[in-house]
Amino acid sequence: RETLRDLTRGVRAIAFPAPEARPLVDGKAVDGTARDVKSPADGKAVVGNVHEASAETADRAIEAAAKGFESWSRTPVEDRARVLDRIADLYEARQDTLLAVIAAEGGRTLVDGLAEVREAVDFCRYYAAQARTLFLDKTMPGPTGEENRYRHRGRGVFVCISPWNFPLAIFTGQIVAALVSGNAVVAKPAEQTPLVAALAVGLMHEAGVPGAALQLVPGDGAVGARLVAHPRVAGVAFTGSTETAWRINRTLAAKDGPIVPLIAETGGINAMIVDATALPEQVADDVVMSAFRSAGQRCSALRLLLLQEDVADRMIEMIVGAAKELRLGDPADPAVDIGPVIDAEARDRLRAHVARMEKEQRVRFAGTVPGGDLGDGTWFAPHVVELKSPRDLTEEIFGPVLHVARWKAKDLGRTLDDVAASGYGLTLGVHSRIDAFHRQVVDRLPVGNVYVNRNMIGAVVGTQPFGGSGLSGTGPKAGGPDYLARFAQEQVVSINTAAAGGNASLIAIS
Ligand code: UN1
Repeated sequence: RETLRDLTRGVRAIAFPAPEARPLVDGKAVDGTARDVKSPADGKAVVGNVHEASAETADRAIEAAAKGFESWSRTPVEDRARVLDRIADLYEARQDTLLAVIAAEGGRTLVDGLAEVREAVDFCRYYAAQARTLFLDKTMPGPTGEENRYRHRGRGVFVCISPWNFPLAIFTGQIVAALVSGNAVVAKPAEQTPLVAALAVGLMHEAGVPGAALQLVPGDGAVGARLVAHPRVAGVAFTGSTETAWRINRTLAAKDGPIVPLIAETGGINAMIVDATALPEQVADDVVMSAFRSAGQRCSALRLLLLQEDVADRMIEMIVGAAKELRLGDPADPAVDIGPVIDAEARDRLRAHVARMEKEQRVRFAGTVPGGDLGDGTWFAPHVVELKSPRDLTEEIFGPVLHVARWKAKDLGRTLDDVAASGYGLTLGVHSRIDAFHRQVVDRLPVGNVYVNRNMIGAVVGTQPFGGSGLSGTGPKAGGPDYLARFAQEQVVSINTAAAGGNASLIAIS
């Protein structure tokens, strides 16, 4: 708390409005359609200004990146990795400013913002370390008289499209992965969070990323679609909704020309399965954290809690009791647990969902937004809804709404089928003191990240590589050992060393 209080003081000392975000093409700021960026915690406060890119600017950004690729791809891996380490250092040095902008523009609490800066720093250092070994040329075993070299090179122009819920960490993770793998990047941040993106790109350039190797293109979905459709694009990294991933996939598939890989990380209807042997206090704690932290605005968040019948009533009572204690309010206040949801559209969608649930299901707890000085922010308080059947939750509800359903021991198989039936496979929680129960659940469900007897958010870079399957994404897992390889193109060079007089070193490979 003390550290947080210090941070609050630091964060409050940052002057707003923050510098504006403009498209950056070949290192130069470009004009666009100007618009105010408002804080979700206060519908009136202008926290900055963004110039959104036109279609022509989007095209020019891709073309500039295609030029930038020529020299960046030839920059030695060690130099590229060192740039990532420097980005990490600069992020740490500018932590207060980053936190202030994340809180003001993204509505994220200080605890979330702090974790996010940490994650962005970890992505930089982890991918730098990975690149240093992964991208060394390797000699493959083979017969004498022949040498086979296995190498990686950048693919070309990577378009990175990132979400507003991790406006720094995911934005940074995608970009630095693409850069260290030898690609040039065109980054399109979420429409709602261009300011922290502009700040981050400024620090990346300061750290040594050449202007031509990294372009910033703020704008809406139409600008993103324009980028993806460009013939010079060699790869796309996307985190966001499954619907948008489908659209990107269709655009890429409709293009004649190179076959372009898509690395997509999307949503989930994430379940937690609790049996009668679980420790109730721990379950309540982990459920509240997983469902309501970050106002439920994480793709990893718990959406569907499945309680064994025998303990359901007691568990629901404890969870509702804990949810009532959560404090909603100014994200820059260290005592606050839950900030606003991202915008009015998100809030209205949540309201409409709860209104439908009131008719069709049973709302067990409806949190209320405290009166007073919360102003015109887009607030939405935690809710707990009891479903008649797990299958009644058919879409990802992106906010602090926990859905609960019950299961009986004899129907466990059917309940697991219900979870699998969503087609998503991102995160899964299991709470039980019986090992065989974990194994049964884990083996049955092809989910990317499984959390046993703990909360199910906040995957740690390098320790808990993150990402799902099915409707939840393509993999590879972010922050994991296989992530960078997908950004690179492998090349195998097979040399007949006998033909070169037995001296392979005579053959120069650029
Ligand atoms: C997202 O919410 O878009 O484990 C993905 C976590 C985070 C989730 C990031 N890594 O909670």
